[in-house]
Amino acid sequence: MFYLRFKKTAHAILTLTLIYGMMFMPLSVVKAADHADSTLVALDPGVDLADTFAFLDPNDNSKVVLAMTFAGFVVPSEALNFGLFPSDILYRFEIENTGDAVPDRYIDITFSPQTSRTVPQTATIEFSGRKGIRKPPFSAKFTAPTTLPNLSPTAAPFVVTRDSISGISFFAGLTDDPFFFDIVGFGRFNTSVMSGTPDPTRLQRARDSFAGYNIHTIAMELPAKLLRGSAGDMIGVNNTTLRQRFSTRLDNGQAVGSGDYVQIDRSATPALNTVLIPFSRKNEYNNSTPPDDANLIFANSIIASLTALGTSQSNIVILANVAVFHGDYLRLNLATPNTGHGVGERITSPNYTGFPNGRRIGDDTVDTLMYFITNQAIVMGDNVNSNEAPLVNTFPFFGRPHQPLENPAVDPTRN
Ligand SMILES: [Ca+2]
Ligand SMILES: [Ca+2]
Ligand SMILES: [Ca+2]
Ligand SMILES: [Ca+2]
Repeated sequence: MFYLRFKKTAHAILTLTLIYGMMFMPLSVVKAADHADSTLVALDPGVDLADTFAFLDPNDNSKVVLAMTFAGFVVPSEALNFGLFPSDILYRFEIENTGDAVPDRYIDITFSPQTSRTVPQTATIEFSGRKGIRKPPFSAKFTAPTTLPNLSPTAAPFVVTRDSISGISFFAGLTDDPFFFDIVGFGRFNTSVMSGTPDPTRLQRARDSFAGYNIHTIAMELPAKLLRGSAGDMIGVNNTTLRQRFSTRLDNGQAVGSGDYVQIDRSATPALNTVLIPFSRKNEYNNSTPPDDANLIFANSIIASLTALGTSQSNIVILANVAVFHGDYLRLNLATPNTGHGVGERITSPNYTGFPNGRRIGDDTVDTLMYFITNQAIVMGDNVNSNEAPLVNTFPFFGRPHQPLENPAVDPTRN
């Protein structure tokens, strides 16, 4: 029914709207995966989710890796000052496994306050069923230390904690930011479009705006059987950040939270809020839920944006199937084998199994989204084809954090 309603609406708008040339659509709204996507999060880095990842462990496909990144653009020389985890924010993985838009499992993560630059913080990880389910099939609760950053030329080893009861592994620390994208190149291309002299060569800069910077990463590895539900091998992942409703400021300046938790940000399908939701609705989107999406609360805004970008009806339906009809979740098929990180692959590659099937750390999500948005016209996207830092071969798989440089001549930043 949703499909038919959406199709009818899409058709009505499509017939009323001028379709831009596929190669020369305005891309000013393309910014990044999800960082600084709304006014409520742009200057509140701790709650500002950047990217969401969900993939099968390439070494053992019976395990699923889930991850979220936030508070990016940490300069290596400031790793000690910025490399802490907020103790007043709830980080939540929402898992959907029954085929509708309602989450069925939660993984909640909170952090103890930082008491020393040389003592790790303690993360508390709680895996639970949805409220109202009388008997969740499985629950778990354990604690784990964060990985402390340092300013030496070599990054500290990643600290991974495995809970022997649940079989869940956990990591929290600074890593290389794995998102890669040329923000400036797109901006210049867009300027050329708006001035009436479209210049696709502006996309050939091939400079990764995120290169050389670190980001806060929470990663978990879980036995796939813990995530399966009545939808069988299909799961959906949505990440959220929440703060308590009330904040009381003590005389010493410290804020103490109380009351229930309110969602501030969410992140699943990359670039959806930044690219397709209009500025006036970005805070509303971050505060909304996948059931809201499935109720088509944002469908008309998304259709209007895609239509303005020249996206065809068939590609609008493809994208809506990813992020609208069943809620904005990153959907992963647990039965699709995965043997790598996706580095250098693209959606047109033979046997491609990455995003929008989940999202591997090396997947070029920008190029994949551009492929659909431009009706398959732009295949090479922004010409930034991979991350600048090598990914590691074992959990948590993210690249090691960039460290202060001994030789400034090798500064990897590419602004
Ligand atoms: Ca965000
Ligand atoms: Ca569900
Ligand atoms: Ca990077
Ligand atoms: Ca790219």
